Amino acid sequence: LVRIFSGIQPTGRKHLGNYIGAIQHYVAGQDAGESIYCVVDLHATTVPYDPRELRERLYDTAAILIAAGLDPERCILFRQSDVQEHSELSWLLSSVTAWGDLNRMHQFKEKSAAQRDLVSASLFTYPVLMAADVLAYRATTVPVGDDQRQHVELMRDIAERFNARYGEILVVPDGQFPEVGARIMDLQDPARKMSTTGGSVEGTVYVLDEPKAIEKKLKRAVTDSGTEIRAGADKPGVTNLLDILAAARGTTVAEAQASMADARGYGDLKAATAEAVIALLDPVRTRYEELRTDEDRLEAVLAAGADKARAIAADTLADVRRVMGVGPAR
Ligand code: AQP
Repeated sequence: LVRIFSGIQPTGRKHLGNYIGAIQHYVAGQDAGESIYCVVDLHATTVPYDPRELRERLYDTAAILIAAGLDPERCILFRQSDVQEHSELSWLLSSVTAWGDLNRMHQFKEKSAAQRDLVSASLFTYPVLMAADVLAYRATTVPVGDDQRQHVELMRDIAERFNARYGEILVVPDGQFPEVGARIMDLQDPARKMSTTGGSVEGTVYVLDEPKAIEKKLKRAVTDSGTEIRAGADKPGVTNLLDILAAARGTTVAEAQASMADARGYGDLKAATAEAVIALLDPVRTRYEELRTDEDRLEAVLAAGADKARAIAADTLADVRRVMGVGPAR
């Protein structure tokens, strides 16, 4: 049985990297097995945020996911904080998590360095909550972008250590990383990944950008010296555009490159990429605008999803509590 689980933060505005690296694969996952997707609002509290905005961004993110093609009849779509088992399991799993392992996480190092006042303990233990998210569902498969490799490795270690200590209760999940577009780079700085925090607005295409904005951002994308359109380590800007072009069209990078054989220069590559990205995102934005107006409906979808999710997570928690000797004997 394939059981897919992935989480997405309700922070900021979702961008093309999130879409190509994760959301597209969530949609495909609905046909690959049982699939469970979670908007992780508890994760969003690990860095400074505006409580009034969090709920708005949560609805934004849920609406984007449905607009992209998630069908609440075919998958489980819910809000993390609605299923309290995540928090409890996170605490219990922290007892089989090595402090030294958490201390090695790149994301913690980057994000803690960016904080101006408080570096929260929850920013440090973020990967344990992420492990709990996945392990609560005994998921086999975790579709995520390349930046999550280390966190997936850690959740596997946590599951293995738990099972070694308490018996085979948890499933050790596999990460599923896209073949094309696992790491979309910032258009203004192809050495850094396109990201919600820290990137440039000009270098980040948002899922909800109007076609004109997408065109402008791609037209101004930083390219490399020379004129040759090919992927390679010496051409990070062109490689990123070819990656985006291929992912947006659903082809390989080699096919995207071949399709540009008659191009006259980087301008043509940028125009083709803009066209493919607009074709990908424009229908999503249109559907989003419709869905976003009805918060009651979004709330009902999330609540129904949470009921289904809770039933699965509660079952895992009952097993975990039992083997750990926590709570009354049952
Ligand atoms: N640049 C990217 N290329 C491919 N995949 C990416 N993902 C993120 N950036 C890229 C994948 O998107 C999924 C959801 O990520 P998230 O919920 O962690 O969203 P976020 O934190 O708002 O996104 P960022 O951009 O990663 O924010 P920062 O950089 O601020 O932390 C994940 O599967 C992720 O791999």
